[in-house]
Formats: sequence, structure tokens, C-alpha cells
Amino acid sequence: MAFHSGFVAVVGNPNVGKSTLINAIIGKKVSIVSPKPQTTRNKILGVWNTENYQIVFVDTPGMHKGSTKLDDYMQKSIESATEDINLLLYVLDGSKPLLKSDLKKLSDYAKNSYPVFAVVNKVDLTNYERLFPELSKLNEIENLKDVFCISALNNKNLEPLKENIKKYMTDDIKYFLDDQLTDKTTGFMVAEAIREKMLWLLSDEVPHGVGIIIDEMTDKEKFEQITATIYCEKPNHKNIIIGAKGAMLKEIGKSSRLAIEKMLDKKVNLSLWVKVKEDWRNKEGILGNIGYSVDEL
Ligand SMILES: Nc1nc2c(ncn2[C@@H]2O[C@H](COP(=O)(O)OP(=O)(O)OP(=O)(O)O)[C@@H](O)[C@H]2O)c(=O)[nH]1
Ligand SMILES: [Mg+2]
Repeated sequence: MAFHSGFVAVVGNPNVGKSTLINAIIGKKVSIVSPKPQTTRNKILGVWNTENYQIVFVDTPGMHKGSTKLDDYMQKSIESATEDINLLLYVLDGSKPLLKSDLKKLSDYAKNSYPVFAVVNKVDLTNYERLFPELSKLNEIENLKDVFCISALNNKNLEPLKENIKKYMTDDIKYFLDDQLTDKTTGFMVAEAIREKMLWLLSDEVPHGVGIIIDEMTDKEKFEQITATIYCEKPNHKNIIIGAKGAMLKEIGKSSRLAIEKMLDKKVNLSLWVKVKEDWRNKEGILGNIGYSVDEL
């Protein structure tokens, strides 16, 4: 059988399960996941290799309206993710009523030259009696190639989706080496692992105002020395991140370290520092330093 490859952009509202879906298809963790919206901030490529296919998934931030420069960057990431693709997956949360705005965005995407699938996720949280009338609304969208009902979290119904994705992979170029899982650096993955733990451990706006810079990653043979600075927006956020007698920072450090050790398959010594940079999400310079540079899109 001939070799085929291609790019699949994955878009949708925040928190619908885009990153969970990509991780489930690839079978490895490429993109962080949390119950909070706006978990993904970058365009992240995740490579799925099979014997005859190389399929590059493009994870994107959830579509949302926001006023900071970081929000602008996230919006631009979505736009640049849909350039030169072979297929687009529009992910919806099947446990919630279908929004008019979703139907509008879906039909706009369906007007493009690439094929579009609607992927209704989280069907484990609902029943088909409720879902069917919603699905009929999707059937009215012109040019929509197909609709899939899945549960990314439970790996349910992924096979038909995966098989149909393959049908649209028409390139014959190997874009990535077999062992390359993503376009991102190890430093980026480490910073994301820390941010993921913070999204799970901290509430409300605190983790949304967090940005991480890896200051040092040194191979010390028996372990990896990693030093990172956590930037937050306000002095009281810094107090929350550190916690009483440093308890929260200790917890963040421990859970991040375990995740990073698993990722690097190596012991890790993780030193975390917390600094305040007022309103950094609106500061071009620091945005670029933290990994949100528009020039790199
Ligand atoms: N019950 C259920 N939960 C799911 C499913 N898929 C994802 N989730 C949960 O939904 C939440 C959001 O998942 P993510 O994968 O981070 O969603 P996302 O669309 O990438 O979110 P953003 O990056 O913020 O746009 C997490 O708590 C997931 O565990 C599913 O099929 N069923
Ligand atoms: Mg995501």
C-alpha cells in the first residue's frame, strides 16, 4: 500500500475536548488537558504515525473573545492552523445544546476548499434521544462531509473517525521523523506540564494569568536539572501560587516533576520560582519570551 500523509486542523469552542481527542488518536500526550477553558494557548502539532500513514494533527486554542494580546495571539494561532490543511475537524460538546454560533462557524468552515467533519464529543455524558434532534441540525449544513459521535475521554467510536480521516490524506511527503511526536521543543512541553498542573490545582483566574519560562535544563547524567520561573499577574496571585508556608508551590512542584519524569523517562530536580509581571498578557516582549510570538505562527 502506498504511503499517505496530511494535516488535520482541530478547532472548536474552549473545553470541548480538542486536545483530549488528539492525545487519544495519537495514543500519547502531546497537548495538555484540563477542566478549565483556554487550556491550550498555542498551535501544537501532534504526529500520528501508522504503517502507511503520517497524519499531523494541529491542536488549537478554543475559540473565544478576549481583549488581551495573548487572546489576539490565540486567535491568530487558530487562523494560521487552518492554512494548508487536508481536513478540518470541528469539535462540539455533545453534552450541551448546540449553539447557533456553532452552526454558523461550521457552515463558514464548510465553505472552504478542504473537507470538514463535525465531531460531537462527550457523548458519554448524554443519551441519543437528546442528541438526535441536535444532530439533525448538523445535517442541514451544506458541504459538511461527515458527522461523528465520540467520547474522546473513553476512546469510544474513535475507529470510524480515524478510518475516515485517512481517506483524505493525499500527500506523499514524510513531514516528521518516525520518533518525532510534535513540532514543539522539550522545554515547551515541560513548561506546559507545569501549567497543566497549575490549571488543575488553582482556581478561577489565577492559572489563566500564568506564563512559564524555562530558565535551565541541564543533563546531570543521573537526573535533569530544570529551573523554571512562573510569571503571574498580581501580588495576591503570587501569594496564592506559593500558598501557606509554600504548600501550594510544593504541590505544584511535586506533581509537575512526576509528569516531567514520565515524559523524559528520567529523574528530575525541579526548581520553581514565582515572579509578578503586572499585566504581562498585554506585553509584547514578555509574550514572545514565554512562547507566544506572533512572528512564529
Ligand atoms: N465526559 C467527558 N469529558 C471529556 C471528554 N473529552 C474531554 N473531556 C474533558 O473535557 C475537559 C476539556 O478537555 P480539553 O481536551 O482540555 O478541551 P479543549 O477543547 O482542548 O480545551 P481548550 O484547550 O481550553 O480549548 C477535560 O476535563 C476533559 O477531561 C469526553 O469524551 N467525555
Ligand atoms: Mg486544548
